[in-house]
Amino acid sequence: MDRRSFNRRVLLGGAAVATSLSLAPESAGADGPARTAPAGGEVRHLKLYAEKLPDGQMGYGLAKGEATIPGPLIELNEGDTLHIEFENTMDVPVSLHVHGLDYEISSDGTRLSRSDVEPGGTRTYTWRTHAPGRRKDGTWRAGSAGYWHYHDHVVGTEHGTGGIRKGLYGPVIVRRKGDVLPDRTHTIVFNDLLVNNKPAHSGPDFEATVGDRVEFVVITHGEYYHTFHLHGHRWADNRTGALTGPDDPSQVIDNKIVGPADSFGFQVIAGEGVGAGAWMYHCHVQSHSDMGMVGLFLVKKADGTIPGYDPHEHASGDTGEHAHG
Ligand SMILES: [Cu+2]
Repeated sequence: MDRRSFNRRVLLGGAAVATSLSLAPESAGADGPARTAPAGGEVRHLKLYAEKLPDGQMGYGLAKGEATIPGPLIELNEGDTLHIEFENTMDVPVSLHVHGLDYEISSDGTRLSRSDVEPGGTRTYTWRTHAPGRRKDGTWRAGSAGYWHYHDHVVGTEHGTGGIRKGLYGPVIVRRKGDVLPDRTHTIVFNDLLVNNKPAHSGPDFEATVGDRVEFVVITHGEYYHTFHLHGHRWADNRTGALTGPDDPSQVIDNKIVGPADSFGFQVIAGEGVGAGAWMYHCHVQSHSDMGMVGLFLVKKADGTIPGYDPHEHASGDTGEHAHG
């Protein structure tokens, strides 16, 4: 594991301001140097299944009977290649279509390109990624690193409208060498007026302890535009969600407008500068939040408690909005 630290490298590169940089947010919650992503270049293999869920929704899973909404997080490092052996256990054709990565038309995952999968069938989709670099003509080619996502492109219509609506979507993260790795990652998908296809006003909620480095991947699907807002925490509006140093011009935000098929991600140090609490996240289109596009980032103290939060009260149907203004 690459233990070289993003923070350490910043510090080594700027000894004259090391004292102030040592207070940088990236280092505030960690006991030691942050873990960072290694260089890519590996060839990986994955089995992925599309399944009908007992409640009539649909999901992707890494094993039969284990499909979830959202589907499993797929993490790669720039330079990696991923071969996905995809099996359709459903009674309708389905596919796997990814955003942001490199794939040939045979891995497009559409009916148009005949790269969907019939009921009971299997197909290998191949995704490739690359590091940034200069083309022969001197121009700069972006790398694959980013917060991306995959989804069905077949169920219901030529565009997978029915499959996406029923839950056939999931997150993809491609990391660049040196990117800071989180303690854990959560995915939040605004899909029509639901979050992760859960009933309105029912989360999902995510738990952390003060000081944890928590990563969120935020994806939008469906018919509407939304604004994603997180209470008590902020991020930079750039590829990683983190500033690279004191002169990084990226805007620091706590609210971001998103539309269908958008995706972005960021990391926060849970409770940094604000402490434990039941921190709401929600769509900030007021009618959407009123209709239940709300969940909680439950940041616990080291002793496991959350000041001002009564889980029983919340579970009884109270959205908690009154308590947090
Ligand atoms: Cu909304």
